[in-house]
Amino acid sequence: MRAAIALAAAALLAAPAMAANNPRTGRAFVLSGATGAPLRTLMAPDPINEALFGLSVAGVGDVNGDTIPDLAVGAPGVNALGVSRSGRAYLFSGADGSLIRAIDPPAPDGGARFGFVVAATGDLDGDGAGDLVVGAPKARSQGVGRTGEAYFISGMAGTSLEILRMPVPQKGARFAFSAASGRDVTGDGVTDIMLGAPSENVAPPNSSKRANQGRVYVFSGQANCLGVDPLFTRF
Ligand SMILES: [Ca+2]
Ligand SMILES: [Ca+2]
Ligand SMILES: [Ca+2]
Repeated sequence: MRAAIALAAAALLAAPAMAANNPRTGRAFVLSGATGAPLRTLMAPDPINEALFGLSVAGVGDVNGDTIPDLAVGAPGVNALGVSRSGRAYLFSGADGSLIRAIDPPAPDGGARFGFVVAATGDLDGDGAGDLVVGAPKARSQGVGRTGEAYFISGMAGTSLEILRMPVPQKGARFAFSAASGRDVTGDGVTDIMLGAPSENVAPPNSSKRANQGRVYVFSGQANCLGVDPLFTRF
């Protein structure tokens, strides 16, 4: 229990441009929340140029059942499943820093940048393990290129539970460029998720102001209510 408390208080910092050997491979660091002292360095499992490992980091709760909270790190420049810059995310043990698993995008898409953002969601599927949301802000979605998608990922299995999409896909919107959770806005006891689309055009099609105003979507984290429509949008 003492270890779990210590890790829950630890800060995870990323340095995507600090390469070990290759340019912009990246690495991530775990620092003590109590003292700021470095506790651990996480190295890129796929140390290619421009992997951008550590561009996103999150504590995602315990995914491997040892009761100690674990860590997610995104590497949106990795060529997952042989597809250029499709992106990949990783889960690391909070206990010893070892790699638990790599998470690949459900449908690898060149340049999609899966792993650009990672965030904790709590336990979405009720299996007792923490889950997460992973964004791919340049993914093709609903037939529209460079739109962006996000995925609820099972922390225990590493598989996709749901795909989160823009209700109306828009090329260049960068949906899932940012993500955050932590509030249950629907009151059902399940944490809900905010996703940002900072380059979405939200003005009417013929408006002179139609340029990258951006929009934020709130999705329900409740099972069976996922991936349909956002609960609210704001811009
Ligand atoms: Ca754990
Ligand atoms: Ca779970
Ligand atoms: Ca909720």
